[in-house]
Amino acid sequence: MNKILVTGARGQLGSDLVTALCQQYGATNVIESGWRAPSDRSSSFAFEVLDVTDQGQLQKLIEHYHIDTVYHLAALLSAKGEQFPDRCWDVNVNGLRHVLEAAQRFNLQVFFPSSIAVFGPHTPKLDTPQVTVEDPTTMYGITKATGEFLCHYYAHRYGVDVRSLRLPGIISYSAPPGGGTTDFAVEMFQAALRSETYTCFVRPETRLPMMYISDAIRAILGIMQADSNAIKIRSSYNVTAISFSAAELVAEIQTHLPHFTCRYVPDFRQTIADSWPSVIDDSKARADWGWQHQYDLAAIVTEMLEKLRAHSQNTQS
Ligand code: VAH
Repeated sequence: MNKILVTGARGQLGSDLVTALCQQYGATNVIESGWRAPSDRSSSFAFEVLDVTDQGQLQKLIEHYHIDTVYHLAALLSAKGEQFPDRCWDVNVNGLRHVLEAAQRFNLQVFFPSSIAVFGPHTPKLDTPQVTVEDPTTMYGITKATGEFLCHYYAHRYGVDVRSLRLPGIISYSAPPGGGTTDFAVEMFQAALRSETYTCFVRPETRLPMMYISDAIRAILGIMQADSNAIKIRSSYNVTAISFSAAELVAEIQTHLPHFTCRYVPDFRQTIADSWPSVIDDSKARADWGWQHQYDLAAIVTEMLEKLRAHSQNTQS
């Protein structure tokens, strides 16, 4: 049937995922939700203000729209989670628990975005394996690791069809980044197009796993549409595309905008970035359900600059 509810629909992932879901399943089958009403309409059937920590409200929405699939994106990200740890735990863990309870009650399929933030200082930094030490140092990472254990529990104890990806930093243009440690990789483009010097909050040599939004959407739809028997891991799959440092991103942008400059003023997010891996081994996802990224750094920079230029011209006209 594919009656889809997207929570956190106006976040960095949600904005593009809703567009892809509407194209794939028809706008009348997609319901957006978020903690506050949006300023603009989108192509979906409806937008509902939803606090995912309110279990009753969530279940009423699911029953009202006869939802059978939930893309559960509502969460506080790593940097914001350090500023509001209690809220981060409540939204990220209790919100997910409410979705999984509803999935068990209404036989829903669920997507849950985990993150490389589940890894920590004792995790191997290069070719981080699918199964390894997880010692997250942020509340966000702790909630995502807890979320993975909950997904595995509901899948094996109750047969809930929940699928999850440990996403790297996501680079996108349609929605502003929302309080993450990898936001520098998006903000840099915007500064470059404004001909401003960017003040980067991590050191130049900080190298992190990253993925372009088009690859991320393909990965999400890919795992959700895969045959259930192909999904061997019900906690969360490692997925990645490429890894690059802040300095490598600057250099690639400069091949398009030679006058672009960046200065480095590390802040509290440097400690978070230092606790994460640099390169992820996602061979299990590639073997089990055919994951394959398409965008390398050059392709990301070319497309981001093109799309941001077009985006700013549309908003000015
Ligand atoms: C963050 N963008 O920075 C998110 C992501 C791997 C990073 O989880 O918090």
